[in-house]
Amino acid sequence: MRSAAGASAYVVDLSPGVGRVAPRACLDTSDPTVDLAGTWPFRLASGLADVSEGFEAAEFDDSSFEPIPVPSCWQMIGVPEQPKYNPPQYTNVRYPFPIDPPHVPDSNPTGEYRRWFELPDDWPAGRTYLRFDGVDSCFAVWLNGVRLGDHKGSRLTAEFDATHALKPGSNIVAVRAHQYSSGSYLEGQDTWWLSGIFRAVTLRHIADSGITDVFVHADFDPATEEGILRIESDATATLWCEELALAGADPAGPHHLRAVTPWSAESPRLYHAVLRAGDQLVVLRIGFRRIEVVNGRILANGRRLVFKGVNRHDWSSDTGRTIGRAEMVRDIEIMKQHNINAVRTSHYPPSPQFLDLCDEYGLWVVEECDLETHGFLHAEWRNNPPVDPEWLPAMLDRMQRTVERDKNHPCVMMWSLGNESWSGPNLEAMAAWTKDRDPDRLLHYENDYEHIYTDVYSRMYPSHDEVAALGRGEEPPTAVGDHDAHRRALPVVLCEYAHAMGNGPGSLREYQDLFETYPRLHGGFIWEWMDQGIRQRRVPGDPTTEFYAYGGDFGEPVHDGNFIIDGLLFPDRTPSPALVQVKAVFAPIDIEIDALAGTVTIRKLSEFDLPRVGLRWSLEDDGEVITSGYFLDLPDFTAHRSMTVPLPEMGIAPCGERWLGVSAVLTKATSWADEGHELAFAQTLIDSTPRALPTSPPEQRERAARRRAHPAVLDLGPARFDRQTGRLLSVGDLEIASARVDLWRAPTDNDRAPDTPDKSVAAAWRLAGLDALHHRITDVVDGTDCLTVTTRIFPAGRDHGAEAVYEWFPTDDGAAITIALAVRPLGPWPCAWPKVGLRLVTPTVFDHVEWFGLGPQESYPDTAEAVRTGRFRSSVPELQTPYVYPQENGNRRDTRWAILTNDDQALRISGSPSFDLAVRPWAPEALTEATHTVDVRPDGMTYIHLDAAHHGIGSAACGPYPLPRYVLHPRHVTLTATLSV
Ligand code: IPT
Repeated sequence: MRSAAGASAYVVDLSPGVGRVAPRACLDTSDPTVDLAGTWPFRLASGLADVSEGFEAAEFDDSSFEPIPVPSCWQMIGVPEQPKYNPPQYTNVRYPFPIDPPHVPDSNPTGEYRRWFELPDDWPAGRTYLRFDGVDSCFAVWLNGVRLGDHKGSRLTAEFDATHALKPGSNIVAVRAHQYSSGSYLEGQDTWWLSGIFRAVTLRHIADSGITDVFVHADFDPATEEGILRIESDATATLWCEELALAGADPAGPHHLRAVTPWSAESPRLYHAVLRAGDQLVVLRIGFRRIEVVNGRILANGRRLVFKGVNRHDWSSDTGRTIGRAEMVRDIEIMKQHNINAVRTSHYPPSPQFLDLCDEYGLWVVEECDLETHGFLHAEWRNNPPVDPEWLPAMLDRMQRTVERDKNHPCVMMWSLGNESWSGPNLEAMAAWTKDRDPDRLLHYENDYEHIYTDVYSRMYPSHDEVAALGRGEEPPTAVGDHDAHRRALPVVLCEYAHAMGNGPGSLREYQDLFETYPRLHGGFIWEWMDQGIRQRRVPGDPTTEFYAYGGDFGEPVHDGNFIIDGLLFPDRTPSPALVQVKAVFAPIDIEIDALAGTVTIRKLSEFDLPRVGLRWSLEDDGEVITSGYFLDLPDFTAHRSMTVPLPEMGIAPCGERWLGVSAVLTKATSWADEGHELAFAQTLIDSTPRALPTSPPEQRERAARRRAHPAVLDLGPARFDRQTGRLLSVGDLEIASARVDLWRAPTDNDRAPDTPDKSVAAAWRLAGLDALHHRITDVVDGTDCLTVTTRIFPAGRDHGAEAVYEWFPTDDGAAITIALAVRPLGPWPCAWPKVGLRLVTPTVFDHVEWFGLGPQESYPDTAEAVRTGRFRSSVPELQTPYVYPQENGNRRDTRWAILTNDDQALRISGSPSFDLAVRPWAPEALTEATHTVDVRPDGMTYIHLDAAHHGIGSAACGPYPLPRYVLHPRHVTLTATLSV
C-alpha cells in the first residue's frame, strides 16, 4: 500500500494549490480561446494506490480508458438507469468520511482524464492559460507530460500558465481529480457529493501587453443621478462607450457621467463598453449602482432594498452540478415570473454564466464563498478550520477566488464568507481582505453570531415571533457591550427561511407582513430553489418507472434521506404549489378592491421601479365568467406609490356568488415574460344571492321518496344503506365501498419533523393511534325521514377517541342524499388532529373533477395565498401534487360543489356551505407507506375526501411548527354535503 506522501501529497496537504496564476475576473475578450469541452478518455481509480503511473505522458496507452463527457460529474454518468461509476452520495451536515483532518479515506475515487487537442495554426505568440471553472474536489494537471500544478476549491476557477508546455499541433492535457481531499473538509455543504471536471475547461491566449484583469467600479450617486466610473486595468488601455460618450478615454477616470440610468434587479440597465489594449478588446457590461447601509438600512441607489430571495444551487436531475445555459436561463425566467428579486448562491460561487444572466435579466445576488465546515458540529467544533491558522491560506484563497472572479458583476451586491462554519480568526481575516479589496459591496456571514465584521445581521429559520422581535429591535443580546450594540444597529436579513420541503412551507404571508411592517427587516432567502432529486428508473429502460432519487437510494452507508428534496421547483423544474404561493406573497403590487366605493387602489410595495402594468378585471357568478375586460393602462404608475382608479360599470344583476377579480399585468413583454403576464391578483366577494340549498327542511323530508326494496336494505332518495349497520352501499348506480369519518393524513415532511418521536406531530399522531382507528357502531336509528348512525372511533389501547353522528336524509325531490356529519372528540387528546372529515370510497374510477371553490392549486389553512375562488376542472392525476417523497397533498379548500366524472358515470357533491376536497386514485395509507412517487399506483378505487378541517402545514422540517391559529385542536366539527349521481 502506497502512502499519500510523494506525488499525491497535494491531496491532503493544506495548500489551496500550486502553479495557479493569480485569480482574476472572467473576461470577455477578443483573445483566441479553445474550448476543451467534449469527450475525454477517462478511467476511475479506486484510490491513490490504484492510479495509472505515467498517465500524463503523451505515449501512455489509454486504450482501456472509457469516454466521458467533459464537463460532467462522473457519479451522474449512467443516470437515470444505473450509475456507471461510484454512485452519488447525499449528506447534509455530516462528512461522509471520518473527521481526521486533513486526511481522507484510502478509498478515494480518483478520475484520470486525458484529452488530445490541436492548437490552431494561427495561435499567436504570447502567453496561454489553461482554465478550469470547476473540478470537484481537487486535481493536478499536466500538459504534454509537464505538471502545471494542482488546485483545491471545487467551485472556484483555477488557471495555470501553460505557455512553457504548449506545442504547435497536437497537445495532450491530463487531469487527475480526486473525490476527497483536504478541501472536502471545507466543502461540507448540504448537497450531493459529486466529483470530476464539472464545469468548462478552456485554453486562453493572453497577449503579452494585453489586459488580464480589470476591476470596474461603477458608482451611482442617487442625489445627482451621476454615474462615477473608474476602471482598474492591469495593462495600458483606452475606454470606449458610445452611450456614455467615452471614446478613447483613460479607464482610470474617474469619469463623472451625467444622468446615467442605474442598474437594479427591476431595471437591469447595462452599458456596453470596450477596453482596447493594442489589438486586444475586452467587452464590459457596466451597471451603475450604489449599495450601502445607511442608518441601519440597506440601500441600493438610495432606495430601501428588501430581498424577495431564494437560495440556489446549480442543479440538474440528470447531470447534477453540471448545468447548461438553458437551465440557468430557465431558472431566472421562472424566478422573475414569480416575483423573486434576489438569489443567494448557496453555498459557493455558481457557474460563471449564471451571473452574466443575473446582470442581464436583473436579480440581486448575494454571492457566497465555497466554504462550509458544518460537519465539525459533530465533533463539537473541535479543530474547526476557521480557528486553525494552518487553514488560513486555503480559506483566504477561496474568498479571493470568489471575489476576483466575479467582482465586475453589477448583480453581486453582497459577498458571503460561506455557510455554517461557526466562527474563528480565519473568517475574520477573509472578511478583512474582502472589505479592503472591495469596499463597495456589503459583507455577509450568518454563523458568527456576534456579527462584528459583517454589514448585516443574518439569521436562519427564525419563528415569526423571533422575526417580529428582530423587527422591533427587541431580540435577546448575542454578546455583551459594544459588540451587541454594533449588531443591533445592523439591518436584518434572513439568509434562509421558509424551508420548502415537501408540502409547504406554511405562513409565508405572515413572514412577508413582518418584512413590510418593520423597516429593519430586509426580507430574506427561501430555502431552497429546487429539489435536488436525481432521475432514476425502477426498471432500467422503462420510463414509466421513473422517480426522483434522494439520499440512501444509491445504497450510501451514510446519508440524510430526502432532506435534499426541499425546493420550490420539482426536480424537473416545474413549479411546486409553494412557488406559486411565493409569487403571490412576493407580488410587487398590492391590489385593494373597494366594491362599495367602486374603486381599486393599487400600491407599489417596493421603492424600485416596476415594468409597465395595466389592470384586468373579471366578474364571475358561481365561477362562471359573466364579463371581463382590460380597463386601464398605468403608464406612469412607477412614479407613484399608489393610485386609486374607478371600477368599470358591471351592469348585470348578480346570480349566485359574485366575485370580482383584478389583476395587474404586464402591458409589454419583458425578457422574462410575455405581455399579459400577471404580477399580482386580488379578488373580492361582491354579492351572494343565495342559491337554492340542496338540503331540505325537515317537514319536506317527511315526503321524501322512501322505498323498501329488500328487508336488509334501506333506500333513501337515491341512496341505499345496509339496514343493520347503516352503511352506505350506493348512490344511484354508483357503488360505495365505504363512507366514514377520517382523521388521518399521510404525514408531510413538516409533520414528520423534527425527526424525534417526542417532537414531531406525526410521531405524536402515531403514538395517539390516529393511524389505526377502530370504528364501532353504537346506534342505528331508522327514523321516518332520516337514517342516523352513531359510531365511536378509538385507537387500540387508548381511551381518547371521537363520537361521530351521521345523519342521512334525502332531498325533497328524492334525487339526492344529504349527510349531516358531526364529530365530537372524547377524552383528553394528547395531540392535534391531522384533519377531520368524511372519506368516501368507490370502486368506480373517476378521471375528471370539476369544482367551484378555491383553486386551481392545492391549499391548506396556512398555504392558501395563491388560490382564488372560481370554477376549475382537472383530471384526477393532475389533482395530485407529485411530491418526491409522497405525502398529503391535493386538498382543495372551500369547495362549494364538485362533479366527478368518467365516460359513463358522475357523482355530484355539494356542500352546505362548503368542504375541503381531495380526490385520489389511492388510499391515504398507500401515500403514508410510500417513499417514492413510483410506489403509489392507482388501486382501482376512487377516494373522495370531504373534510371539515385540516391541521396547518408549518415548516417544522427546518423551522417553526404551524402558527397556533392553524393547529387543529380536537374539537366538535360538522360537515353537510349532498350527493347525487
Ligand atoms: C441550513 C443550511 O445552511 C442549508 O445548507 C440547508 O442544510 C438547510 O439548513 C436545511 O435544508 S443549516 C440548518 C441546520 C439550519
